[in-house]
Amino acid sequence: MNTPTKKVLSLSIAAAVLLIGCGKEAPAPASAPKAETPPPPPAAEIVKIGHVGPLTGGIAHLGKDNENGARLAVEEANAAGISIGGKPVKFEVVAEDDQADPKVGNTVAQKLVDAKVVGVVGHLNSGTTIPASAIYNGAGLPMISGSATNPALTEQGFKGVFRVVGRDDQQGPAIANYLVANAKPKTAAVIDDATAYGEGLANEVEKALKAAGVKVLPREKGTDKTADWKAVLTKVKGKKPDVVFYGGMDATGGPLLKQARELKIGAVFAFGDGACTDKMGELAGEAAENLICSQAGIPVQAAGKAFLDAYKAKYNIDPILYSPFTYDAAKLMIAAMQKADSTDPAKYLPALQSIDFNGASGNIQFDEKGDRKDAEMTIFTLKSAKVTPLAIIKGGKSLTLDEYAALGAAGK
Ligand code: ABU
Repeated sequence: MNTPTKKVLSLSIAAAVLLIGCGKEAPAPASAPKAETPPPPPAAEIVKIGHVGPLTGGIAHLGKDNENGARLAVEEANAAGISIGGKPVKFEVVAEDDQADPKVGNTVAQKLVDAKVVGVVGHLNSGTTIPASAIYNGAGLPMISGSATNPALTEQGFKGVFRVVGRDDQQGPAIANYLVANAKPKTAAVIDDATAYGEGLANEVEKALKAAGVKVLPREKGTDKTADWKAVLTKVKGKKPDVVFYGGMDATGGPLLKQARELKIGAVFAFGDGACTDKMGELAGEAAENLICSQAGIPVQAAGKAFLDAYKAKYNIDPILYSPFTYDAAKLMIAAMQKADSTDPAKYLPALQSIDFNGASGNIQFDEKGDRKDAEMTIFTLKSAKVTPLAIIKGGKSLTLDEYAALGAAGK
């Protein structure tokens, strides 16, 4: 080190020692003033919402559609930036596959309880939803099904059990009365898949047909896995019914209809909501043409445009059947938490019971059982492999799709 450099270094050290001795810090070298760093935003509290439906098996397409609806609602709520109880929250969907099997349904219901979800959207099938509802009720968790239509679900006296579709004791008479007025049957055959939904709806249809003076043949049965319906259909063919009603889902209804036409059964065929999908065209081909079917709610085509557009943009497919209802179920569950300013199930449950929510599937309010008040019923026919609404029954009036749309009842 040369002498001038040594001198500068010694002077700097001396100045620093002097300043430290005086309890002062060395001044920072002159530069641009520092910008204030904003404090980090408070971490969002994670709020888990369960969704359950069949994600594997013959009706996985419907389970996925249901889950898509709930996920879209949660994604939109997170994008809106919601605070509850003074804290920002981030909703997370915990999705389970119940395989449309009541035993698996109970197992995954308990899994959701253990995962500390604050509410559940699901299940899809009445046969899984009814037993699982007892588990959620025991854990004090609200649940909202977007598709289970068997009346027994909301007849158990569970305060936290809701559905945003109608019931089969509304859907059964709606389709039976349509058949009576339009097909004017003298004799009807009724087949079901021995599930809570299929058998329950078939019972309601049978009751309404009999009340209208139609002779109903002894019940024929399959299961929710039946692929070969020929034995059942051969028996039915021998009795020459004017109409055949099937209570079951599209995965079994498609083959049933195809095989019926192969056997040259010329009756009018009618199915309930679980088999009222475009999938019927895929599974039954031309045999699906002119099928009559029903839905315990508005048709998916009449759902709010914002929902239809957002669903298409996110998933690059159109919604199938119940996703407007599971979308609404998740949205109104979140709306109830906001209203109660709490994600605690016990605290937001009263807000859920008294909710008045305008959703993609229309206005939703619940009665004291947890059923949707004034649920619409829709009758469809299959035209060129597409379910096409014939009549939307709202408040006792029969409306066309355009007349319903003109009401602006389902969110814009
Ligand atoms: N509502 C038809 C399909 C769902 C159910 O099992 O009720």
